[in-house]
Amino acid sequence: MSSQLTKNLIELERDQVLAEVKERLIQGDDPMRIFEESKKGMELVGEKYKNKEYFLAELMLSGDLFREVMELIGPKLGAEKTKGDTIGKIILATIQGDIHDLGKNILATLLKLEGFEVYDLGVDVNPDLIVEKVKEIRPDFLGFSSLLTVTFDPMKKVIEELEEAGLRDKLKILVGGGITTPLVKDYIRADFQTVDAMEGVQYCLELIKAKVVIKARGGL
Ligand code: B12
Repeated sequence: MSSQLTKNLIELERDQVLAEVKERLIQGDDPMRIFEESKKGMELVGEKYKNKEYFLAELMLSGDLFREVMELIGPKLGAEKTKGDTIGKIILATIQGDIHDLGKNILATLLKLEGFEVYDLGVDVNPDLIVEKVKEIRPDFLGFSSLLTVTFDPMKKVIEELEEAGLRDKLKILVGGGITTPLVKDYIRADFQTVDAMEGVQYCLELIKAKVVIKARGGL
């Protein structure tokens, strides 16, 4: 069942969407719930596009509207926490050919709130640059955001190059974005896949905690 917010977002009713979000935030509603309802709206906009009920113009409008919603929710997400020290490093990228960035930006925000040092390389990123940045930064994690099927092969190629360069062993690779599945993870040889940014954050947190324990026991 869709909420009113989801429905208004699908109908691209900008004023009603923004008014409801503002009102609900004032009333103290959970920003994560508002986020989930908005994300659902975006999925359904995508369905309409697939079914040729909507065209590129509507996709663009939905993207802008979602960004505006996130601008309202963002500060509330971080209100209760902001950690001091960084606990791990992660590189994020949307690879060459793909300019979708709404999901990646949300993930970056959530990771920063948990104390990760985030190196966001942006969208349409050259695969060679990603390999170079891994060499330079030596992150704990590399996260690919992928919304187009054409990105699978370039992501796979980056991972193969990292393997060949001996940089893969200590690096955990995540892939996420609305069109990804466990099969995509296996195909590109990543370690983790999700369509939920919070799950990605949890995965990183658990591995970082495990690393700290191993270190404390004299390992690594
Ligand atoms: C908005 C949108 C656009 C906007 C993007 C605006 C922007 N700045 O990002 C614009 C208008 C630019 C656009 C363009 C196009 N789009 Co578009 N777009 C969408 C739409 C409707 C929503 C995507 C979105 O932002 N969702 C909301 C976010 C929050 O969700 P999310 O990305 O999944 O992210 C969440 C999780 O997945 C996760 N996550 C995301 N990344 C990562 C990474 C990691 C590491 C982790 C752990 C988690 C994680 O965190 C987020 C929060 O939980 C989707 C439909 C859909 N079902 O996804 C189509 C969709 C992705 N687009 C599609 C297409 C075809 C296009 C175009 C080719 C259209 C065209 N003819 O030009 C172009 C491509 C341009 C390009 N070269 O990239 C197709 C892709 C089909 C495919 N299988 O390849 C889709 C699926 C629509 C459809 N059903 O056909 N699009």
